[in-house]
Amino acid sequence: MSAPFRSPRGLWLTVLGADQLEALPLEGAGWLGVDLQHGCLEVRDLAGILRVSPVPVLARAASQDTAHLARVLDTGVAGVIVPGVGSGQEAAALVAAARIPPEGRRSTGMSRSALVGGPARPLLLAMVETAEGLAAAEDIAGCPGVDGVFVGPYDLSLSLGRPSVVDDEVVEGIRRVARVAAGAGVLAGTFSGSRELDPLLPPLDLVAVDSDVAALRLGAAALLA
Ligand code: 3PY
Ligand code: MG
Repeated sequence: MSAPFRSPRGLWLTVLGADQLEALPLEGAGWLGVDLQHGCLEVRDLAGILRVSPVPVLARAASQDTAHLARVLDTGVAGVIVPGVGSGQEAAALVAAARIPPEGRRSTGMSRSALVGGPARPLLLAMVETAEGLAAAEDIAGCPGVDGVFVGPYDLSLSLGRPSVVDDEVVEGIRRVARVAAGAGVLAGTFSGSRELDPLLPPLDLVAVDSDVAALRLGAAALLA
């Protein structure tokens, strides 16, 4: 699959909603990630963010729960990034949850997506962020219906027992996921959050450069310097 966004660089929202988003200079962003797993954003925040975002919005789901994924997809997001996928079987369960028949079992209804014309086939990205997931990367990336794999380097470093994301084993893990994704013909991405990690990353379709909180901290520090 070819890169879907005008730039691989994305900003990861964890606290900011639609009103604050409108004021951000997002010319450099190709996409936005909305984190429903960590931070304080909820499914109900997605519609407002979708209305004002100048770029496609991907939601990082809170879990692999089928009912939760349905609520997220019903908002009309361009795709979901699903945390902690550890096997091809788990990936197949996500396909069943996220795809309408005959590909999966997602139901339809009078959702925002149906009413405003959300994407017919939102992207489904499985997160590889455990030693188990890394070992099963071929099965996850190769699972029919999965559009890509997205690394969570912070959880991966914890799972591998490594001290930081710039550790050789974690970086090799990210590179392995990128190679496996290329072999399977699906997208590859990662969260970064580290200016030391950035130069070590392989070419990727999606890089969540950092969070909205990091952007606020950098902006405040620069203003007050
Ligand atoms: C991780 O690094 O574990 C992530 O989930 C990024 O948000
Ligand atoms: Mg994680």
